[in-house]
Amino acid sequence: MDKKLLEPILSNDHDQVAADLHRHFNFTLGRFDTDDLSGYMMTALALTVRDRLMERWRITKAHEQGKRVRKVYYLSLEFLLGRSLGNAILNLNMQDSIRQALSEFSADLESIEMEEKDAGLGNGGLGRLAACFMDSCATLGLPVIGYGIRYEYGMFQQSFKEGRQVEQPDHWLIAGNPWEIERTRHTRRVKFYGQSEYYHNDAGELCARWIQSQDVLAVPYDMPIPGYKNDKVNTLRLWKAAATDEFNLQEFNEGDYSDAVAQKNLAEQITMVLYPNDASENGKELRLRQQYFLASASLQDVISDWVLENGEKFEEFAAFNCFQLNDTHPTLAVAELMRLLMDEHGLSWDDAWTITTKTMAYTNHTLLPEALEKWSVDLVKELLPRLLDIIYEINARFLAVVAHRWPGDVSRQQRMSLIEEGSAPQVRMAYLGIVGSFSVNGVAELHSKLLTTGLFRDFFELWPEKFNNKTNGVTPRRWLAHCNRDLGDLFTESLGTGWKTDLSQLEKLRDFADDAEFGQRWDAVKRKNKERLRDRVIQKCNVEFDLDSIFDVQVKRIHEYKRQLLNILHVIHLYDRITRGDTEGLVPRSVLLGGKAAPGYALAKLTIKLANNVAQVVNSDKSVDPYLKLAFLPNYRVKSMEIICPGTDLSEQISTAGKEASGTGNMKFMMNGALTIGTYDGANIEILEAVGRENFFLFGLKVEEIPEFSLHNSPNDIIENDEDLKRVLRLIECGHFSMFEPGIFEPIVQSIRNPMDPWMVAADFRSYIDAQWSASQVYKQKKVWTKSSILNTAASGYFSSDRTIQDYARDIWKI
Ligand code: 26Q
Repeated sequence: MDKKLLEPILSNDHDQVAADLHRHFNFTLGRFDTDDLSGYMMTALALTVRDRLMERWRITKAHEQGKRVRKVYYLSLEFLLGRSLGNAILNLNMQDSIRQALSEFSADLESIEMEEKDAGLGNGGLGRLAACFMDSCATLGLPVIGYGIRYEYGMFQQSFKEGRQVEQPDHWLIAGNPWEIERTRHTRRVKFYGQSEYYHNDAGELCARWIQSQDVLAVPYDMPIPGYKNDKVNTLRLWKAAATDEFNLQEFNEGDYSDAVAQKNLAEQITMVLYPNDASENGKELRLRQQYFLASASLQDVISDWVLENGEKFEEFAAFNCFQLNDTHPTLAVAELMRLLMDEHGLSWDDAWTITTKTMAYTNHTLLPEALEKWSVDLVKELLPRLLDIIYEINARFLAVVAHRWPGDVSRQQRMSLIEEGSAPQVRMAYLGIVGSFSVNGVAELHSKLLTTGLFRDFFELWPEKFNNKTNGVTPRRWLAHCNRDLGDLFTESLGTGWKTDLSQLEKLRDFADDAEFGQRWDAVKRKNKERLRDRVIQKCNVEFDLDSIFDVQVKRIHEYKRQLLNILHVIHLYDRITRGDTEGLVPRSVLLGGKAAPGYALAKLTIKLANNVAQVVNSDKSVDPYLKLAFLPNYRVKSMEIICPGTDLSEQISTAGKEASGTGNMKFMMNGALTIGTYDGANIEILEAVGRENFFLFGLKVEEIPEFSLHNSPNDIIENDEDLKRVLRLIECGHFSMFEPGIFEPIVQSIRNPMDPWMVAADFRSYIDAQWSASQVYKQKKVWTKSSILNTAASGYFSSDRTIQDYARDIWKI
């Protein structure tokens, strides 16, 4: 190996950076007028940074070349990357030189960074987790490759019209994406439709193949994923669908040339749009096509590289390859790997199955039974006929194992079958994931435990050794160093720089918790971050938050189980107290909500409308002004959180116990010194244990209390006996927040009054209101709050995705 190829060549000093900026601006982009930088300077800067990424990418690959290292492939339908520029600059340590170079153009880094669009290729937590994991893998120097889809349209953009959510398409690629490299040479071919054919090979063995398929090309676009100051760059490979050049010949000959070309659109539809996480979208054929497209293209990619290096020998394949499946979305990979190994590479069923079950690992992200993916057998049969054969065979062999272990237990066989029988039989994707994997993990302690005692209990009894927990984490580079520079500087000054790659070092902040001077500096940083957030809220919502008030924030997807409704009820309760003059001891509070509702989720959308209407009433009442503000930030996304979490005092994590698998926003807030008001759910429990009960505002029913409580849950009695809740409901019911549209919030009221309410809104109201009151009383004792804030950050080290990835690497991936 030429040693020169193993060293970066491009200099990071500001002269060289400035020269490169000029070159890209003038020559790559063809711009000559430096007075008009708009848009182009961001691209020129991105390209300048990208040059430096390129050589580190090459070096990372060169180091791996020829070495037989075990590799991991993270398969995910979502990678919610957000912006890349600021992160790349941080990780390459180019901040100072870039600032200097930009001054020659009279440009400043912050405003240029603002011009970059978010890569919104995900819905929420699961997609952002994949992005944090990629960052940690690169930083830890682990050989992990991400595989995903290059959606033309990412998560929809949200705006409000008369307080109601309106969705607009997110054409994020329109101005080009400087971070992606198209690699047509690695294009793969993915089959759809057609049928299976069985035949005997030369050796007389029975074989299968997939014939008369309609094929789609998968073209890879690679995104560089830089590690933090370690000269490592990993790869995120995103697939775009393209039509094959095989025109429908018949149409072609009949003269329908244009129609034949137009047919190409159908293939290209596959990667057109990200599906919002929406129950009403369940079962859509296009979504199944996306899932198979990702699974097949990625597996072919890995196998083709394997064959290049090892020939058609697969004995060691499992020793060197591992696939981590991000929820059930890519679990068709189990059946697809079987198909590729048998039909395309001639392995026997047993050999292929041994390899598959040694390479696949599945992560579950939900406890809601209705969110478990199922696909109609009819649809799978039509779209992926050969895969359905394989799934049936996996199931037959699996049920034989079950029958052997529990002879005669037919109901258990039915429960565990990969196929849910009925008038419209369905494939249970989670069960395919469990049966086909050597590891099944949940994403927080409670969640993993509930999986083994609830949803997957039968499987746990059969294979307890497969099940494990990997508590989520978030990357401290984006969620501290980048988004909260002032706090980072304070850490560095007090503790040195090690915290950025070893977040457990924040523990040492405990020594400063009682230091008055340090406390003042801590408060000053928070105040500056609150100013920045206040300005953003004025700009986007035209609502002005008082800097001395508690910044009380709930940002996440809108869902009944996340209970934004409970938060709104609290706001109405405060409003009610203030307007009746009951303001004794009240602490000024600014409540910020943000999040998207799935387009087909009526009650979630109505919750947004309620929040906006309540905000209108609350914010326009002069008598309320000193005490309370409410704002709903439109189009919440990754880059919004970068401004929100540093400026937050109180983090709302108020899901119904047992429903939120983990939560990751809770971790970002904690790192940035927010205190949490939360239920005993998901990772909240681990946060509470890390920081101590006295630094966490806990409320609500516990998961084990809910079944018993539900038996005689009577919201109407609760309302009748709680003067505050009664008044809150009366305000909604009498139309106080819907003067011009009487009765529109009836479905929300109904949901609260429903004795079968699975979300326990009325049941948890009182303890929530009390916990909010305690929070406000602590906030008044400035020093106590500050100390608690410091202790929260100090205890957040465990929630670094570096720790999570080290756990995956040690326990599952064995790298
Ligand atoms: C499924 C079928 C069809 C269309 C869309 C979907 C779909 C898409 C996205 C289903 C689910 C999702 C996303 C789920 C998600 O974000 N789950 C969250 O994962 C986080 C990371 O583990 C956890 O912290 C959260 O608790 C969990 O809700």
